[in-house]
Amino acid sequence: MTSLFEDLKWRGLIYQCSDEEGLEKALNEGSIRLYNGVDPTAESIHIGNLVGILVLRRFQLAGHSPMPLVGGATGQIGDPKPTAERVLNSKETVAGWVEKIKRQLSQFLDFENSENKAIMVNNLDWTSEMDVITFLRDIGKHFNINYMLAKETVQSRLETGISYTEFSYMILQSMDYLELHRKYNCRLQIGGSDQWGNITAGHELIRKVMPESKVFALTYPLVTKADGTKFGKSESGTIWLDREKTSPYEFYQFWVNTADADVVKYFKFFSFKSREEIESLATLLETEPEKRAAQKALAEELTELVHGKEALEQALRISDALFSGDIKSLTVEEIRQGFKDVPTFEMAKGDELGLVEILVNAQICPSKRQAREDIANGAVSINGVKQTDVNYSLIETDMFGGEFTIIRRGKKKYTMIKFI
Ligand code: 383
Repeated sequence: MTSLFEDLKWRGLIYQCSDEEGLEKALNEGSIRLYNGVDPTAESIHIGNLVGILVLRRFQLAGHSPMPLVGGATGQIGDPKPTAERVLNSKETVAGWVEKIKRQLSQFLDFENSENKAIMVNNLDWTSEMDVITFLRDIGKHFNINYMLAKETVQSRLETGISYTEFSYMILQSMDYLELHRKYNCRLQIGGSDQWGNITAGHELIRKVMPESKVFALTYPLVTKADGTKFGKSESGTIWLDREKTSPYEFYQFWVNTADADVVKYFKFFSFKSREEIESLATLLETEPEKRAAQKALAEELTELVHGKEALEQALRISDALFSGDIKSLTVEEIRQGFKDVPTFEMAKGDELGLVEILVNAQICPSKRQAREDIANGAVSINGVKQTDVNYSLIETDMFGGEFTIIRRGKKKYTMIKFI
């Protein structure tokens, strides 16, 4: 059987490590505690945060104890971005986000089992009571300014400027590692490669304060796309885990649209399928790429993992209906998810309902003449049903939930008519 470390390596999930040999040995010797932190900078995490949570899950499945950390304290400070200073959010806002994010993180880990259960922590618990003098004497004293200035995150901000607040961020994150090491014997901190500076700062702090301890730092690569554009965004923006922000259908679509050049890499990063399964999907990608079997399998696995079986089935129903054009069978809610990104045209309930007029007013057809021609040619359908009567007017039953009608012209051009 392959070990966890070998599996992570094969998946390309190991980017930087303070001591590969030592860590591999420690992992093979027994169960260790490790942590991965997320800052509450929004009400939900997004798929950019998912790799780390899933790496925690991989560790747990291999017998180790994961500690997801939510930055109730660090979320009030802000990890320096390379570009500019962050705007602070209020304490209440951050506290609300902490609760939501805790719930999101919980679904991927096991908090019950007796052997290696996950423990959720919040760094506000050990920082809120700490006074400034203790912070500066017990922690600050171990940080050399030159060492801090040399960190990439700080370097990138020297020109544009960085506040003392953000400059101090790495000290807070370092203090977390020390605290979790002391209290729970946590011996490994993981994070994306952008976290290397913060993670090694904590590693260094533990080395100074508890020189007898052997702890580790590990990063996974940031997810990139072969075409150079940013991972984790669709046309309508960031892909969130919160279904109110990104519907399960949109989530499914995001993965299904993965480029051939990226799909095997994403499988290794996000999927829990075995190496053999991933390799056979990679073969299918070579032999029959047009079937998009790998993309579909990836989308199915992740939609189910994040949103559950029912939501996946719904996403598949919407996708099939949109593909075949047979949308009559969908519920109002499914229509809403499936057509979120198509152009909409608003009409008042009492407006003229002649199909020709609607086609022109909604700019689906350039002229009345063209509209009549399209209808007569069978190029126009209402809610998936072809309409060839040029004198047709919409009726009540054409409006899903009394709210909207989907008109299609040609093969793919969908427009949503919304009645307000
Ligand atoms: C806070 C306190 C700790 C340890 C970590 C933190 C959060 C960390 C951070 N992480 C990013 C975030 O929260 O800012 N300082 O948005 C992202 N992570 C993970 C991963 C990633 C990083 O949540 O690379 C992408 O998702 O590390 O950018 O004691």
